[in-house]
Amino acid sequence: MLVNPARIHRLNAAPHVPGPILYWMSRDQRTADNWGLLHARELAGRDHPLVVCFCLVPDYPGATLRHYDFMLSGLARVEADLAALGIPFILRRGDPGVVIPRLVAELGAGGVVTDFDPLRIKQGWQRAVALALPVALMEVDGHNVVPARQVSPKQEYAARTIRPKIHRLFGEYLEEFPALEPQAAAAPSQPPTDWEALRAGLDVDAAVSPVDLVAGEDAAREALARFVTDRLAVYAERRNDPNAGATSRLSAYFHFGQIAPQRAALAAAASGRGEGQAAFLEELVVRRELSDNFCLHNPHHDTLAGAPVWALKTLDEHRADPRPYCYSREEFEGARTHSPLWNAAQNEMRRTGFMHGYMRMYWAKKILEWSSSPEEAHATALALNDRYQLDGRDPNGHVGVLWSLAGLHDRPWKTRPVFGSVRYMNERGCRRKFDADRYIERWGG
Ligand code: FO1
Repeated sequence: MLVNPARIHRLNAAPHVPGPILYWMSRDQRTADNWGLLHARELAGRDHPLVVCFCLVPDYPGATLRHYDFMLSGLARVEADLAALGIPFILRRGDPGVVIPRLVAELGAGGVVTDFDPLRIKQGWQRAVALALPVALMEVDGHNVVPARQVSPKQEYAARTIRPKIHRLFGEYLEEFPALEPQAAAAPSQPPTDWEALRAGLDVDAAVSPVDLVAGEDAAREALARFVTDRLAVYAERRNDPNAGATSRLSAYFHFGQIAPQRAALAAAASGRGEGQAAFLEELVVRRELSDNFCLHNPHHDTLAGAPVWALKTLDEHRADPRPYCYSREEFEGARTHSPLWNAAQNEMRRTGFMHGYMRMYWAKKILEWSSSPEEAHATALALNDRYQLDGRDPNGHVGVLWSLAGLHDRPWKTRPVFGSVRYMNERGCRRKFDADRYIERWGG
């Protein structure tokens, strides 16, 4: 078998029958290094065609033109790469629960393979498809090095509890990817996607404009190569300095699946960049997989209710504490707070679709301190993160917001107003770590 069976999970009890195989691409939008696509290709074998479909949902929550623009550029590349291997690509618009079963009937498909995704919305799509299909629906975890369902059967408390579980299995799963074989069986002929017409007809929120990050698998691989060569050696030391530009800047590519985290892990593991390598693998594998673990096992991952009980209790006890400032979502969104440092972080995100990881923590914690309630703070932070970050709408975003506002994967600290025992951060702390004035100068105004 090409794909480790532990990556594969059946989502319904219907049989896999002889016929074409449909790969419903969703989280892993790439041709290379894609375990789901490889599994689908293997199931199709020599006798049956493999067809790849992407179901475009124009009202994906929180997404704007910025995100669709990036995603569609990457998908156009996927279509071209698949065509070179004789594999048809079909883009359909609408509700996956309707679109996928209809396509299965049209093709007479004998089985469907899709990407593992722990988000509630995606699990809902998969449930609807699983119920409607007369044939097998299989999920493949191509996003995690160690498949999320293998790491742990329950929600883990913190990085320290998931880390040994991942490290134990890491070597078994960190393998090189096989190449995707060209298609031998005659495939149903498909007209190529008219990307221009699709973009012109896209009815999405255009108020958030595209950014100039180049999308697609080639660009993602180049970004990885540049990071490993130029910055991995200083990553451990400089990653927390928002002025240093030492981070990987791969998160948007990971979010849209334009590169496999496993490809980045293979590159880092082979780099021989000691400390940088270890620090990067911790973020890339342990922290990323901790986010998938949380979303998979906590159905409240997108609300404050997903926070640990101790944090909900302490936040509630400090609900009535006077706030030093209190802003509406619109004031936060427009970067109209009293703090030039906070406004600079908001501006960086609005303009570039990216905010440095260290600033994300400070940014979210101040939203808690300056909102009228923890619930409102959570809703504001998540909405702004999803609207502006290119990598928003991701398990990492949900976990990042809950970590900052509500102690997820953290422990209680010294009690303070508003925060209770949730870890506090202030501008003075930032100034100790990096040149905040330089950051303000760059992103202020
Ligand atoms: N996945 C899809 O299968 N179809 C879509 O139309 C789609 C739109 C979309 C827009 C913005 C965005 O950030 C993600 C989007 N995704 C879409 C999902 C994405 O691929 C990820 O699977 C999840 O957001 C993270 O797990």
